[in-house]
Amino acid sequence: MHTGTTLTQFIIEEQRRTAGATGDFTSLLNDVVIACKAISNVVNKGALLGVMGSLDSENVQGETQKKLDVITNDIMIRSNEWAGHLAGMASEEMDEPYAIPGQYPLGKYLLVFDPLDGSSNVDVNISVGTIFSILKAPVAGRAAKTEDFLQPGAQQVCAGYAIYGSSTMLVLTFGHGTNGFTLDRDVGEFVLTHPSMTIPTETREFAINASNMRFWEKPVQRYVDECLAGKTGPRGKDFNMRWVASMVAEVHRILTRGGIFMYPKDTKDPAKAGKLRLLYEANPMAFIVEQAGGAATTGRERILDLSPEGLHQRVPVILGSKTEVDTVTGYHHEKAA
Ligand code: P6P
Repeated sequence: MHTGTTLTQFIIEEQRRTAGATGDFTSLLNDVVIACKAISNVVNKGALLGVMGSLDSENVQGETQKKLDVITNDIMIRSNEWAGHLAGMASEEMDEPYAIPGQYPLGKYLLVFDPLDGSSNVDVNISVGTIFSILKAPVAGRAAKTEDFLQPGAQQVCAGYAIYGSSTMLVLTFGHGTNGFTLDRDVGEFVLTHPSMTIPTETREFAINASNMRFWEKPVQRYVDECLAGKTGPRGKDFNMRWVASMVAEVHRILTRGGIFMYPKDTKDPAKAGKLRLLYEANPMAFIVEQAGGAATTGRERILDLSPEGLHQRVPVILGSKTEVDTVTGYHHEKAA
């Protein structure tokens, strides 16, 4: 039996600190957390429920949908559509924003999410996760339009992710620090186990999909070459490389022990500005990372300053230990000079 602070207590204490709080946000976040617990349960049962494998369908990204992509998207929708806290929802798995059904009241928040990030890893039992971002609706109580979601990441009220790994954890920020909670399955509650998570400014670990090397821009090529040169090169120290192909797992490792994660702009598909999506991957992760003392840029600009142009807009992502992110970003600016 744990004796630590529960997530419920933590959220209520946050509400007490927020002038004018009505409890709407607390209740919304509680519904998101319930959805993450339900998703953890389904993901952890995996093959026992016959939910592995792919469907014949593709999502708006042109990616083959896994059965669990659709199942987890439905869990997020059903858990959050009814309570009257939301003006709308948007998801990686839905082309258009989800309109709250008429039988439910409309609220003052917007919920954006990737219900199962890294889902291609589920069949091979590698950690996956749910990423979510909460914004204020421009007009409370009015059904959200696409443009309502197109807010800079700096305007997020809350960002978080659940990671379904050796343990199920929830990591979130409200804008004053990043905190981690571990699910106690015996009680069914998340417990504060990682208070005030802080990313070391220095690191010896970088994460990038090296199979794309021939498509990288020169600043990224230069940075990775210097890491690979190790002690004999300009960095004067050896580096290690990781690539899990699950952003939630990469970010969680970086929050826990430092590192730099890069999914940079490359020439593999010139039409794409990057692989990762701004609204429900880059923005929430950038908020979480910055609140833990890290940095997050596109290589050229701070991610949280970007003005979104589309619901599924892709951007380059370079995030993690501040010294390293600043180095890579500096190389991009050198190139521009
Ligand atoms: P690649 C998962 O599909 C994802 O969106 C991120 O979670 C992950 O970091 C990246 O794509 C992996 O991309 O090209 O290595 O499969």
